[in-house]
Amino acid sequence: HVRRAVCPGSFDPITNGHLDIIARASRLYDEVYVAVMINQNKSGLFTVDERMELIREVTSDCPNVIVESHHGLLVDFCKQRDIPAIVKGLRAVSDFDYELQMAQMNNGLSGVETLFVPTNPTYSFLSSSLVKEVAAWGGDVAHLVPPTVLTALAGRLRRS
Ligand code: COD
Repeated sequence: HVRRAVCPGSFDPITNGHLDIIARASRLYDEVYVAVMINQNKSGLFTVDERMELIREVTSDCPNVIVESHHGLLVDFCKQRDIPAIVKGLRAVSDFDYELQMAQMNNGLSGVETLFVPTNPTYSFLSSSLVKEVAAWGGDVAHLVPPTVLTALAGRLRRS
């Protein structure tokens, strides 16, 4: 029996915090899906295809990680692939309220379980939006994102 889990998010772009959670999940499960969830109300810095490509590059050393995108409910993504578990990182108590709501909603919708992994303290303040803001103003984010993402950020922010 294949044990599967999903790490969902916007990943605009993937950070070292996301990567830490994905790598840890990949050691616990046979197959880990990384689901780039499409949110039409939120236009990103990177397109969904660009985000998926960046995730594929930085997870290339984890052979059991599968990168996909999804438009719709996370529980439907899980049902379609027979995934019983969602793995989420918890950065601080500020994440907890909303994450608990989503976990309970998702469990009520389909019975899928959510497992929380405590963030590596090195990344507890880290979010994609702060990375974009700091990088846009020329701040150094080299220690917060993988090198491939750093290059992509520099290219994107130079042109805009
Ligand atoms: N350290 C560790 N983990 C981190 C860090 C960090 N520094 N930063 C983020 N994470 C983890 C968290 O678990 C986070 O939830 C996840 O990575 C994704 O982060 P983001 O910022 O890329 O993504 P969000 O917060 O925009 O993702 C929200 C979802 C897309 C997962 C959510 O909105 C969703 O499931 N949407 C699909 C539609 C749906 O089903 N809605 C109903 C939900 S009940």
